[in-house]
Amino acid sequence: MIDTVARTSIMGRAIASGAVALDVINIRDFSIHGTKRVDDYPYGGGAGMVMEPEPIFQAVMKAKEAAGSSAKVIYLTPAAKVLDQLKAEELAKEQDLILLCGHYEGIDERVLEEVVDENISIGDYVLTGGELGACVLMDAVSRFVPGVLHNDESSLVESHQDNLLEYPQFTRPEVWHEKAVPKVLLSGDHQKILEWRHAQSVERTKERRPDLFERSYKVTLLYFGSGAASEFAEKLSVSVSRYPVLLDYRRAKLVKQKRSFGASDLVIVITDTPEETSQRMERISADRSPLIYICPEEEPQQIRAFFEEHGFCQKQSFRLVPEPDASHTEELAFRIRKLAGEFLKK
Ligand code: 4G0
Repeated sequence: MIDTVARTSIMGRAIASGAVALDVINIRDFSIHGTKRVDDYPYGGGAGMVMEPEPIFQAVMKAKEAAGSSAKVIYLTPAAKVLDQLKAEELAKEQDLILLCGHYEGIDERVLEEVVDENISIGDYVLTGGELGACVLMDAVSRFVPGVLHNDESSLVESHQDNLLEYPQFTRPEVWHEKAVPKVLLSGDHQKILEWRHAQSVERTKERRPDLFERSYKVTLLYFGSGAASEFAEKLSVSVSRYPVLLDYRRAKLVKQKRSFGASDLVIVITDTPEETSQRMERISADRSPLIYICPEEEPQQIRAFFEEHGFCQKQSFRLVPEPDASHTEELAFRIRKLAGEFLKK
């Protein structure tokens, strides 16, 4: 079943091209009985069967031989935190994954304790086996693997990035069943289109996923410092959010304005020196919003002290030291999105 699902469509193309490799191991081949049986009755009684530890152990050892001993073992189970887009992106950074699929009422706890690195559920429902879950996880993770998607299928900036749902899409014809495509999309005004799409995403998220909307955030990136900072800020902002607000705090006019951030704002500050930070950020209040600051390694504690003095989100300031190489922007953006997810979860 796994082969059939995985070798179809884009996953199939990814495997055929070598961007992703898939190896399927059947636990039944490791049965310790004369038969292919790998399950037994549960101690303590109750309905259903439980998978025996030894065949699972042998199968996982076999997988580790093939994948390398550093491969992360993931157990697909309804009793775990539900997979999300950020987790899929995180798993894509691993070299090898071993996905353990159980049947019946699950697997003997002792072998799980020994071999499993992480438990993941694909949703709050029960399947007859973990295999379809493994396929779902594989698909979601593969989209982040270089070479799996073409440019026009890109996965970097998309739905869920800001915990907002996708906006509605339209293609030709311009009128279909007497329904016209929204005028703004034909205007050619890119700023207006971006704003319309953002508003649609917000409306849709409030309506369909109020729980997700609660955890959505508005990213504001505030920078001063050298000329390189502005280029870096721009690159970073679009990797962190689909709808970032960029504020150039080298501009005296901005510095003079009062500005306050709330609990659903994620503020990223790119700063050079403590002196500059205290001068430029004097009129900003951000006592409830998570704030991440990015600065050179020198004297970060002084900058932290300034933020604490001004009551900036006391427990939630972080220092991320960027590599001088801009190619690390993506990695930094990922870390920021991960932090944001942690700040905002209830
Ligand atoms: C472990 C994963 C595995 C325990 C697997 C069932 C849903 C998911 C299985 C059970 C699965 C999921 C306790 C019924 C196999 N079903 N949501 N089925 N129990 O990720």
